[in-house]
Amino acid sequence: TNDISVGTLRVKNDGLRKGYLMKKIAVVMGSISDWPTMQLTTDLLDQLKLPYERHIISAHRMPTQLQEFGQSAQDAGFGIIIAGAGGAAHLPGMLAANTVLPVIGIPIESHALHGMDSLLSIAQMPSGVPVATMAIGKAGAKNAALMAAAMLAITEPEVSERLKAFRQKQTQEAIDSEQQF
Ligand code: RP5
Repeated sequence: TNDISVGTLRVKNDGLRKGYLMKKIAVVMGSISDWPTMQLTTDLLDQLKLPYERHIISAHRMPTQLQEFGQSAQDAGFGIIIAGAGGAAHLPGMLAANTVLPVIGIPIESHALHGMDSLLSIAQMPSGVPVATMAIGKAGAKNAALMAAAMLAITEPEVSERLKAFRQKQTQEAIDSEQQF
C-alpha cells in the first residue's frame, strides 16, 4: 500500500541524510513590541533544536519589505513562516499572499481589545489564501513553534522524536504536579 511505501522511503532516506539541510523557519513579527510574546516561540524552537531566523517586518510601515520577504522566502531556504502581529494584523495574511509556504499566524494580545482584533484579522482570511491561526498571546506563540515542529516532523524523524519527548515530559510534569498540590 501507499503507507508501506512511504514508510520504506523514510527509512531509506534516513541513511542518506548526512549533510542534508533542514528547511529553516522564519519567525516574523510586526513590531519590536511583539518580541516579549514572540520570544516564547523562539525559546521553544531553540529547545527543539530547529533552525530559524527572526525578523521584524511591519505590514503597514514596511509594505515593500514585506512583499520582498514573502516572494523570496522559498528561495531563501525557508520551509515555514511563523508571523505574529497585533491590532489590524495584516502581516500573516499578506505574507501568505506573497508565498505558497505555510504561514502560521500568532494574534498578539493588543491593549485595546485584548487580542480579539488580532485574532479575527488573522483567522478570518477569505478563501484562497490560508493562515493557520493559533490562540491569542502566549499560548499561541508556544503552539506556533510546536505546530512548525509537527510540520517538519512529517519528513524529519529526529524532529518527530524530539516532539514525542517534549510531550512525555509535559505529561510527566502534569502528573508530578499532583504531588505538590
Ligand atoms: C502591529 O501593531 C504590531 O504587530 C504590533 O502588535 C502593533 C503595535 O505596534 P507598535 O505600535 O507597538 O510598533 O503592527
